[in-house]
Amino acid sequence: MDWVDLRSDTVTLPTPEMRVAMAEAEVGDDVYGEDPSINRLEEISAARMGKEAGLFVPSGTMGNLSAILAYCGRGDEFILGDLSHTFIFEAGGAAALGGVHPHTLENQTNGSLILEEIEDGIRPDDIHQPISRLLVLENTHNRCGGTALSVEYTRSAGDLAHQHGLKLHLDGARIFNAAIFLGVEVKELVDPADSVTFCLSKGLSAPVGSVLCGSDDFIRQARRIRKQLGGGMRQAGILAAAGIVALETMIDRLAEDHARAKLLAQGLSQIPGLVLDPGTPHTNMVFLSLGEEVPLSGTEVANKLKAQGVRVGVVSKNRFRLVTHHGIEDGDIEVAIGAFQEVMGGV
Ligand code: TLP
Repeated sequence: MDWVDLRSDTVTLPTPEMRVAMAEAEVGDDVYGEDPSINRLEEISAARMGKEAGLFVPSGTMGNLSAILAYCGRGDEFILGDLSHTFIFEAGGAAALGGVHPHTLENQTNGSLILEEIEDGIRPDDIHQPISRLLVLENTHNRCGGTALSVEYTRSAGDLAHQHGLKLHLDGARIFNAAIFLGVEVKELVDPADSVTFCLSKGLSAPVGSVLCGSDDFIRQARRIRKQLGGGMRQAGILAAAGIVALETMIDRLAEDHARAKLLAQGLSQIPGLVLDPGTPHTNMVFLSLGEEVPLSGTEVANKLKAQGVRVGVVSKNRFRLVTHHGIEDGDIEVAIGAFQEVMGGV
């Protein structure tokens, strides 16, 4: 079946240009620092982020975990949102592998944390309490609807963290989507952060990988941690080559995904029984819920959509996430709206 797959932008496939670049990539042993393609990807990435250095990692999860472990020791804590990807979807890696204590604050609907709550949450110097070392923000914020945090907010949060001796790490899995929505340079957006992880394998369509960027000292430490985690790869320049093409060719087109998410949201908002999150979409994610009057569960609706060739993410009992990406054309948006009309019409 020719699927309209809206479950995630992680389902994107490498472009033909990426496949050529992968086939022709110059490679070497990256654990010796000798893979020219990886070295180039790390340099380009660091330059884009305005940081001193970059580290190619197999996944966003490993990028975030390496950062947390570089900043925090056993019994230290990091502050993050209760809806953040790192808290919900990274298998508790920081606690399991590093003994690092997650201190969650309530995420606001726009993905932010209230600055006063961050300040109140930072621990005093008291032997009863863990030491607060790190603040982690997510931009765009996945569970909060693909919302973008502004430059001003990020700067205020960074200043606050730094005043109290904490570092700021950004889970910027979709940081380019945020920069495009805000109309700012990505460098400006990540400037307040000490480190940032961004993903090549989501909207940018590369098959594998993320890059963690930060200072030279930080990346040296993160490189050791990546090795401890088993993420020291060898001739992985084959993967980095696709990442370079992703950075060179796939960023500007993310605006098309945002436009299609808007079209999708507009169409779905006309269908009785569907309730869209107000104020969204900002970027490439559409979140919607079933009205209380609808007698079907989210899974039942998703199964009926699937029978029509449309795949959506079910994120809770009656809530969906639909993500636009490189594999979704205008016609697919029409198909998805039509499938929802049909399923909801039969309810
Ligand atoms: N997110 C995936 C799933 O894990 C939910 C998705 O489909 O959106 N940070 C953020 C904000 C993410 O959305 C993700 C992946 C990650 C980190 C982790 O990246 P990977 O999957 O490369 O480990």
